[in-house]
Amino acid sequence: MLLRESGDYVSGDLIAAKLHVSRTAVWKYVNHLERLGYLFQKSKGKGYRITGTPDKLYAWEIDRHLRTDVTGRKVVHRETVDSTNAFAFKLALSGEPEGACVVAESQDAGKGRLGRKWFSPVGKNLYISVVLRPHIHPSSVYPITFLSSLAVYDTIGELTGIRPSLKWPNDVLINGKKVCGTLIELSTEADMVRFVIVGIGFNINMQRSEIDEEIINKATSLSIETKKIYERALVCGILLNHLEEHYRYFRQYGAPGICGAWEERAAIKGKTLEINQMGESYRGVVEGIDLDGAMLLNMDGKVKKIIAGDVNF
Ligand code: BT5
Repeated sequence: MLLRESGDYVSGDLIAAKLHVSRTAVWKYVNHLERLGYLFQKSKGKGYRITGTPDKLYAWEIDRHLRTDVTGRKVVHRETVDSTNAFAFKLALSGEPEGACVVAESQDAGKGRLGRKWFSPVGKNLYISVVLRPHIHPSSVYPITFLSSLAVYDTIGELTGIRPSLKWPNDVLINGKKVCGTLIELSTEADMVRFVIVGIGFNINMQRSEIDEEIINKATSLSIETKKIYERALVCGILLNHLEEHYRYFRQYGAPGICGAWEERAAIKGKTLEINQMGESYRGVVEGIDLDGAMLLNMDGKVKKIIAGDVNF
């Protein structure tokens, strides 16, 4: 931080004095940072100057962008995991507090809903899982999917000015293609939620050539849409800021606040949609989202409540 703020050479003596450590400890620390991908110029007389920062989701890189009280205040970073959700679930079981996050550069077994796969190329996107511990009944958890989509929606707006679209129940799209999906998983105890894991897969710098054949026509990334490369730690910090804002709102106003905000941004009322639920297709006019997060479809005058499913275009 000291080196980055200065932008110039900082002597080993000054760093040692500021950090209350020995010169040898400073030297070891600089070597450690080099192994993590940071670049330095070293001069016998002048000290150290930082010349390059890796595009990595290290906790301290994310922390620079946080305005939160709890969300993201602890970040566990891994090069690769099976699934950040599975990892965060284990941490939460062992007592990790609310707001703790797992981020990974890649996932070997990234999960979508219903056993589907989440493609997770190395070092390009964001794969993050956040531990939340809301004091609610398990039946009230579903709107948390909406609050994570809203956080991504606001992050995209803040970074690019683009207004993405929200697709029920958990997708964020740009120009009709999926840029983000969220997966919430929960652990319950008696009639209470013990914790919720909010998993977010957000495509940032992935290029078209890096998209798996299977999803080439339905996936996109911020970079594909804007022709820019983003600092992922910055994107992650902004996302966590918005996530905390929406989570606060959810705790204050409950499901009506969040479902209402999602419904308004998704602008789906009155649209005709076809929804697939467990192999059955339902076509009708959207009446809205109820407080369970379920879709209310008016099918020839009869309103059908659809709890989980996929919207067909
Ligand atoms: C989702 O499922 O959209 C939830 C995805 C959640 C992923 C995050 S990554 C961090 C955390 N850890 C995990 O293990 N998971 C979470 P669903 O609505 O079922 O959509 C899955 C479908 O999206 C797949 O069947 C593909 O068609 C498509 N898909 C897969 N990978 C994609 C990607 N990277 N970008 C866009 N679409 C993708």
